[in-house]
Amino acid sequence: MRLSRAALPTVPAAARPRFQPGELRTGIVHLGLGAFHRAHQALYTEDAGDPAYGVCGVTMRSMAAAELLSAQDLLYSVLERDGEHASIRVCGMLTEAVGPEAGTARIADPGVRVVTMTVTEPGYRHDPATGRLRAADPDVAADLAGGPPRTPVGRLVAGLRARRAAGSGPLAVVCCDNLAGGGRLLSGLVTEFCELARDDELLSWIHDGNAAFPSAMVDRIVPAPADADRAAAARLLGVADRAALTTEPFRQWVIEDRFPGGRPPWERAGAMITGDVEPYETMKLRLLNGVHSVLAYLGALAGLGTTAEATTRPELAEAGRRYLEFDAAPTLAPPPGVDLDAYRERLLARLANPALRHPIAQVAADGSHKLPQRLLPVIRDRLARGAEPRWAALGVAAWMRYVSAGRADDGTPITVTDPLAARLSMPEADPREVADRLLGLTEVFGEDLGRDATLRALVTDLLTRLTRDGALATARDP
Ligand code: CS2
Repeated sequence: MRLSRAALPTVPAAARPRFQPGELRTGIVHLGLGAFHRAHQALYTEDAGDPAYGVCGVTMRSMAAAELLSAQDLLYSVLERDGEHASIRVCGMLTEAVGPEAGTARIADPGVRVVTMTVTEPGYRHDPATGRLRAADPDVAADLAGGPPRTPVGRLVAGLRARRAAGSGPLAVVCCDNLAGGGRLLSGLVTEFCELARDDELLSWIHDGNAAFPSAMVDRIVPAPADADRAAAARLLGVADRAALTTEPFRQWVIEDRFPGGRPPWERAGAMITGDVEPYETMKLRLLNGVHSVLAYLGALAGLGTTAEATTRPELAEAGRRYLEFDAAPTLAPPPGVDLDAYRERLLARLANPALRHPIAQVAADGSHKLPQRLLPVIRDRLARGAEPRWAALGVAAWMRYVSAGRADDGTPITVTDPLAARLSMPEADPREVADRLLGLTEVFGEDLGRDATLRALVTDLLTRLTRDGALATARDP
C-alpha cells in the first residue's frame, strides 16, 4: 500500500499529520518544492499549528516533485536519524503542489500572507560578488522583455504584479537559501528587475509597504533522498512513501520579524523571531556551510562519497576543525548567548552523523555561488587583519582542483555541477595557470581578492601540492 489519506489509519498514530484533511487553508506559497523546504519550513509551519497557513508548494524546474506528491495526496514522511535514533512523521501541510504558472497566480490570493523561497544560490541569477541582477543572463533578459517568466525572480515579480492588481494586501517574501543578507539581496533583485522592466507601479506598491523581504537563517542537513531512505520509511510507516525524506534531528530557523500581512506563529515550533538575523546567518554560513565546502572538495578529491565519510577521515576532520577554529571563528561576532566552541563541537558531531548519507556531490555543486557566501568573506576578514587564512585557502584550492581537473586523485572522473562549469574546466592547465585564471573570475572573487598577492601565493602553493600529493596528504600538512 502507498501513503495517502486513505492509508493514514494504518500509519502509527504518533506519525500522523497534525491537521485533518480539509482543515487547512493556503496561507503560504513556497517557490522551490525541494527536500529542504519539506524537511524544514513545512515542518515548522505544521508545528506552529495555525490552519490558516497551509502551504502551496510550487515546483520551479520540473513537475516531478508535484506529481510524486499529488499521487499520495500531498503527504510525505520525514525520518529523523542520528546513529541509532530514528523517529518518523508524516507531514500534511501541503495544500497544493503545482507548477510555476499556477503557483505564481496563487501569490495573488488574499489568504496568502507569506511567500517562502528555496531556489538554490544560482537560482537568483545574481552576480555572487556584487549581489546585482545579471541582466545579460538570457533567461533574465527574456523575463525583462515580458515573455512568460522563466527565472524565480521573474516569477516572483509576476506573482507580485498579480497580487497588486487583485488588491490582495501586503505580504512577506522570505528567502530561505544559504545567502548572506538574503532579504536585502532579494529585495535588491526585485527592485532592479522592476527598474529595468520600467514597472514603476510595482515599485511604488512595494515601497508603500506592501511587500517586505525579511532575512532568515535556515539550518537542517537534508540529503537528497535515496532508495535506502524510502526503504527505511516504508519499514517504519508500514506503507510505501516514494517522497520520503531523511534528515538529522537538529533544526534551526532564525527569522527577521517583518511580516506586514501576518505570519504563522513559528516561535511555537521553536523558531527564533528577531530584529537582527545577521549574526546568526554569518555564523552559520561561515561555520557550517564553510566547513561543509572545505570537506566536500577535499573529500571528493580523496574519492569519498558522503560528507560523513569525509568528516570521519582524521586528516580531513582535522583540516575542518582548524578551518573553523583558526580561520572562521575569529571573524565572527557570535550572536547573544552563543558559545562558538560548543557550536563547533556540535557541528562536527552533526556532520559525522553516520545515518545521513549526504552526497558530497550535492554540497560540492554550485561552488562559484557558494564560496562567495562561505569561504571568501572569511578570507577577506582574515587578510584585512593581516592574518594568513591557510585553511580557508585550502578549501578554495581544493575547489579549484575539483572544478578544473574534472577527476579525483585516483583518476575517477568527477562531474562538475556549476553554472560556470564550462569556464572552470581546464584539465590540461598547470596549477599556476589554474589559480591565475580562476582568481581572475571577478564574479566569484570580486575585484579585491583576485588581486591579493598573499591569497594568490597561498592558493597557488596549495593547489600545486594538491595536484602533486593529493588531498589527504595536503590536508595533513597544508
Ligand atoms: C550544504 C547545505 O549543500 C550544501 O551546500 O552546505 O545545504 C547544508 O546542508 C545546509 O545549509 C544545512 O543547513
